[in-house]
Amino acid sequence: MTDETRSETTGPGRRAMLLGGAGAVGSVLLGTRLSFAQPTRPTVVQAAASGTAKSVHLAGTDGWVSMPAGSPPDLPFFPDSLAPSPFDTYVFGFRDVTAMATAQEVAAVRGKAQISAPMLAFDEGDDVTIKLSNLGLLMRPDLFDGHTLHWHGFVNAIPLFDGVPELSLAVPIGRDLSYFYRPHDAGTYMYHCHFEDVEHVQMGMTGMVFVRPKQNGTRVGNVPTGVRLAYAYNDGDGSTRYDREFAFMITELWSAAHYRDAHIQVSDWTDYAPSFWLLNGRGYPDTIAPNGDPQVTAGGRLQYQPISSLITCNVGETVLLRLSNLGYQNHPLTLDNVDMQVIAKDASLLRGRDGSTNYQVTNTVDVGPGESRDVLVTPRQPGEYLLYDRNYAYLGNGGGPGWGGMMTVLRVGAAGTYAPQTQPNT
Ligand SMILES: [Cu+2]
Repeated sequence: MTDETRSETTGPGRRAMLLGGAGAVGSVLLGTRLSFAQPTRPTVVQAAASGTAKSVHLAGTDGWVSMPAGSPPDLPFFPDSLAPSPFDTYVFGFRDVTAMATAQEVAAVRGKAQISAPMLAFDEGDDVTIKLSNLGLLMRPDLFDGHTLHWHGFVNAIPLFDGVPELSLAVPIGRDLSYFYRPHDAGTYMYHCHFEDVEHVQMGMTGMVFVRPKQNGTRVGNVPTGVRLAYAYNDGDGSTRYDREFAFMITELWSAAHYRDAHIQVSDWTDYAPSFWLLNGRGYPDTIAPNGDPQVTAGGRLQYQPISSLITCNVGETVLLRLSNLGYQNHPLTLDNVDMQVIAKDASLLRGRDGSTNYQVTNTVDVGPGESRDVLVTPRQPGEYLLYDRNYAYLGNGGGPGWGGMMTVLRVGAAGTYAPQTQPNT
């Protein structure tokens, strides 16, 4: 995946240095700026690219993750007695194996799924190939479930690659399938496995996809010189330009169902009663653990929940929040003291037929299951602001005391606090 950040004043030389130098070069250029602004590994899948042809390799399997420390036991479901330390919850999920050279390396990912799924980003008009390998379920050799890739909301010309197994095909254990797409419409989408979908989606096979507009890298409308030329949509007037972007996969997690999948039992999904409410696979306060946090790297308890939801920016910058809900509940997300401008719903720019803008300014954005929203915020004061689910029942972890669940922090620094963003969610 190529970063679309092109600024007229910096040129490709500095851009290449910024992109390539997460370590040494970055720290020299950025001086005293906060170190955790530099990710330790890519937050979006780095598609192998030649020209506009981009290829990604994902693996589907099972694994173990960790809900927030201090969540009360709900025996026998939580913590799961089969979970290896430091984990407590059984999941299904995807992993990005694009960079792996051998089939042995890919096979070694079996039993090491992540939630939420790897974040994917493509440019409008790319020829995208996504190879999906089904590695099977380490905990459930009795199950012969397939996996698929369904790009939710994507206008797909070929049902064969839409990932609905009843209408086309799924990937059996031990096999690969390459899906071909050419995204024509910029926007924020989501993807998920569609095999036994109520189960596989709840178990964790959900992730974000975004398509970056052709307009990127050009200056339109009244956009000033010297700023990042990144846009959410082909708006024609620069009204969707942003300095930083953060994406949020909204889900819930029902511990009892996850326990039953690990212990060879079945769930009645009409009893759905989630225990945890998650952003990018984590409940608060895990949501704000930054990239590079020891819990996330090097064998930490969040190593299979690698996507941070901590939002950082400098005062006056415009931040794009990409919100997608693949849970089964409605989630009204509130941001206190900073206006939210909703610019798109379900990957559609809010425009009238005559081209007039119909953006909405609000402090609460309701995101229903299967829906996405694109929101711009421009904080005017340094400080910390909470982004949280306005339904207080969803602000806890497993019924325990204190705040938890679907909440994260927008941290606004004085000008120059944070280095220019090179990847989403950093
Ligand atoms: Cu699946």
